[in-house]
Amino acid sequence: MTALEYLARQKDRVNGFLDNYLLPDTVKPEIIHKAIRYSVFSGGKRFRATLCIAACETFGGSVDEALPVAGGIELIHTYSLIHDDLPCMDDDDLRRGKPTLHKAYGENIAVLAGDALNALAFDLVSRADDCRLIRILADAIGTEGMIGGQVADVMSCGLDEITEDTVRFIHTRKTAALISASIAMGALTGGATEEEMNVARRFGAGIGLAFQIVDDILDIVSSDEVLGKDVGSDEDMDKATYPKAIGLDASKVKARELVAEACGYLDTLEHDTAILKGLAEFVIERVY
Ligand code: GRG
Repeated sequence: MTALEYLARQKDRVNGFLDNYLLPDTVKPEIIHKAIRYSVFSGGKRFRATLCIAACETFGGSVDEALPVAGGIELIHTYSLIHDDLPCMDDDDLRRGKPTLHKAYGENIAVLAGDALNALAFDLVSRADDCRLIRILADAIGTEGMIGGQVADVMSCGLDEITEDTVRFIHTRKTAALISASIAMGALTGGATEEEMNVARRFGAGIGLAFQIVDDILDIVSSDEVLGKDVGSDEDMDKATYPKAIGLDASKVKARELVAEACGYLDTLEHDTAILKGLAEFVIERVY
């Protein structure tokens, strides 16, 4: 099976799992359940959830064991997108080809939907009955993870000089932390040893940074139609990006190097890592 086929298959399973888990939009107050479903089911590649499942399978676990954890990770990701799009953050109108949640339901409901998704995500991950998973996720999204990265991102807007160190600081926290945690949580669920967990984390950190570099590149070279979101917003907001720090071509080279290095770590494992490597390649081949 190719990585793209694997991604498509896991996306269906994650969507089915979340559809079953989330409350129907007939439950009161209906608007919050409608808003949550609007965002969760507006598309999305389910890349982080798929990485989690793939890591779990790589170390001998099953898709069913990984699904609550993968679903929880995907809810955190959706939460981050909703809040990232808010007028007080990036102020975006389009996400996954549809109006952003605050455009469709109002800012108050968008904030609350994000808050609700946070609670739901931890509820899901707690179902795996392993406190270590909860700690990995909390670390990944806290002030030394996603929130810290977002704070640095917000503060970086309009700075005259952006160094590679600055942008790496932002991207490793804002994006790579959750991607790395997705793989680590999947690996743990699949029974990885401490040593294997370290490899999984290093692999995740590398492809996570590459993922955000490619996201920066796509914001310059792609279109609203293909990406389903407002392209060019990094430049409009004068954000710290890899292309701004080191240039577009050097950013493409950097993303490729990171993925190659990350795949090298996997070679130290005595497991079949073909799917994880395929998903790593997807990071640099993706056009959406
Ligand atoms: C959620 C704890 C928490 C905090 C919120 C707003 C914020 C703090 C953080 C923003 C983080 C963020 C949105 C980073 C960008 C990550 C990124 C590249 C998103 C796009 O991911 P894709 O391409 O999206 O996987 P799809 O639509 O496919 O799911």
